[in-house]
Amino acid sequence: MRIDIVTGLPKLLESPLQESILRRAQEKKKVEIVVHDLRDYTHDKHKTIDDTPYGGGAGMILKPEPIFECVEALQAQRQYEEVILLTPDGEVFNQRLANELSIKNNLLLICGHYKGVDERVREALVSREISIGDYVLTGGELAAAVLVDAVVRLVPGVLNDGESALSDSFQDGLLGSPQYTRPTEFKGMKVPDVLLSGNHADVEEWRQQQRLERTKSRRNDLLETEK
Ligand code: 6GU
Repeated sequence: MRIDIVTGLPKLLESPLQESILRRAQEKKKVEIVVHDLRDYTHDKHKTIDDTPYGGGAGMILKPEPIFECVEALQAQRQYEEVILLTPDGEVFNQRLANELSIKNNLLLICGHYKGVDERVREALVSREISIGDYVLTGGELAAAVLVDAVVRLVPGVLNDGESALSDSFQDGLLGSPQYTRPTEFKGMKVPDVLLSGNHADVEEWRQQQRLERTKSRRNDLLETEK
């Protein structure tokens, strides 16, 4: 899989993409992630990527020209299945969407910033608009990092057996069960006996029960809505 990310703030994406599992995924060539600085697609002395809105109002709008130039240069090199704008007014990201995107070959992400993006970018370039939740971020960069993290870990060969995505919370619509590691007793708090029993069937039954109870009490909406 290849993911291109177009942004006015490339530094915001540096460390999230270069640590831990995302770093390893790139080293193993399971995914290639390339960040593009919008300022490299400007032609004025000040490398201007934004401007004031027509009609007035607060804040700055990302200009269309650098985004078009960057995206069109990339599209001349390969066919993108989706061109995604990260924006708070997009479709809300979830595990189903992560699964869907994880089987694509080429994704292009555009990070919205400041007060918005010139509408012609959405009209002519974008196939899909995605938000990561109902709150406002200063820009789409952290949202892009979240999306990439959730998608890349699902790409075959990225996780090892121990990390397998199949046992994730949400993958089957339920939250996870309580987890413990050594010691068996800590500050008077004990690890449940069943986990020390060595009986795998009992452990599995207990975990499934815990997952159902947790989901009911914390996120009953997950049991009611279809995924
Ligand atoms: Cl994708 N962008 C911004 N600016 N805020 C957000 C978001 C995206 N998703 C949730 N809030």
